[in-house]
Amino acid sequence: MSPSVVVLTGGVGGAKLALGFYDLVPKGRLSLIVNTGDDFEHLGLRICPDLDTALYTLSGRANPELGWGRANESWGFMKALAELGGENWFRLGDGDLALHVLRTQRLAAGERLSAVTAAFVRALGVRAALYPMSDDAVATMVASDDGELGFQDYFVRRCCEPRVRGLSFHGAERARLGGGAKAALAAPELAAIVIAPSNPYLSIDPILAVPGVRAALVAARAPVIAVTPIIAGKAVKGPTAKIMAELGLEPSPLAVARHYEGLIDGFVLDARDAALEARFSVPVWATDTLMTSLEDKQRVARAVLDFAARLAGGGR
Ligand code: FO1
Repeated sequence: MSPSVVVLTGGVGGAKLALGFYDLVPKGRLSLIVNTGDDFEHLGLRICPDLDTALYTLSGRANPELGWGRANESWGFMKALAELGGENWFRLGDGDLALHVLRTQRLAAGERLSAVTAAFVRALGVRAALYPMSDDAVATMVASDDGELGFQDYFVRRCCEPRVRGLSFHGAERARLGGGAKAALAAPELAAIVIAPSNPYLSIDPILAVPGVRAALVAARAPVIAVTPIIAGKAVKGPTAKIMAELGLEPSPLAVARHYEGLIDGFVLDARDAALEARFSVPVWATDTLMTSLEDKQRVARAVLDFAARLAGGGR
C-alpha cells in the first residue's frame, strides 16, 4: 500500500500545507485531523470554520484574499441581513451559506459531524479524508483582560485585540476522537504525522486536548513533524506571535518546539532562523517555509516528507 500522511491542522496556514501534500501524496492517502474548537452557532447555523477552510482549499474553492470562505463569493445575504438590523460582524457569503445551512440541517437530523463532512468532501470531489477532531462539541474559550470570550468573539468580533491570559477547551475532556482519525493515526503505511504551521495555542492545542490524540502521536510508528508557524519572530498570518508574548513566551520557533516536546520527532524550521538550529532538542530541518504559490506549498510538503524519510531511516 502506498504511504499515507496525516496532518493536524487549524485554518489557513495548515490548509496551505495540506494543499501541498494533496498533490504530492497519492490520492486518498492524505488525512487531515481538523480543529473544531472554533466552531460555533451563529444565526441558528452550525459554523465549522477550519473544516470549511480545508474543504474549500482542497477542492480549489478557497477565497485567496480572505483566507476563509469561498472564491468569487457574493454578499447579498449579508447586505439584506444588515438592512434588517441583523448581526453582521461575522460574514457569511451567499455560496458559503449553503454549506452551513445543509450542515445544520443534517446535524439536526441526527447525523454526526464526521459523516456530514465526509458527504461534503465527496460532493466537492476532494480525494482526501477530512476528520473533525471529534464529533463531540469542544469550544475554545479565551481568558482575556476583558473576561472569558468565545473563540469567534475574540478572533473576529474583537479582532484578537484583548490581551490573552489563557485558553481552555470546554468539553475536550469528554470528547472522543473519531474512529477514522484514530485509524489514520495508527495506519501501518503512515509515512508522517505532520503538525501544520497553524497557531499552536488556538488551533493545535484543542486537537491535542482530545483524549487519545497525544497517546496516538507518541505511539505512532511514523515520525511526528511540526512545521514552524513563526518566522524571524513573526507569525506568517494571524495572532500567534501576539498571543505568545501575552502568554509570557518568546515568539520564537524554539518556544513552539518546546511546546510540542515529547510529541514530535522533528521540527521544520524556517531558513531565516537557521542560526537557532543547535538549540533544538529534536532533529531540525531548515528550509524556506513561506507558502505563497502552489509550488511553495508543494516544496514545503516535499521537504517534510524527505525529513520524515530521513528520521524513519535513522530509526527515531
Ligand atoms: N474570519 C474573519 O476574520 N471575519 C469573518 O467575517 C469570518 C467569517 C467566516 C465565515 C465562515 C467561515 O468558515 C470562516 C469565517 N472566518 C471569518 C474565518 C474564521 O472564523 C477564522 O479565521 C478561524 O476560525 C481561525 O482559523
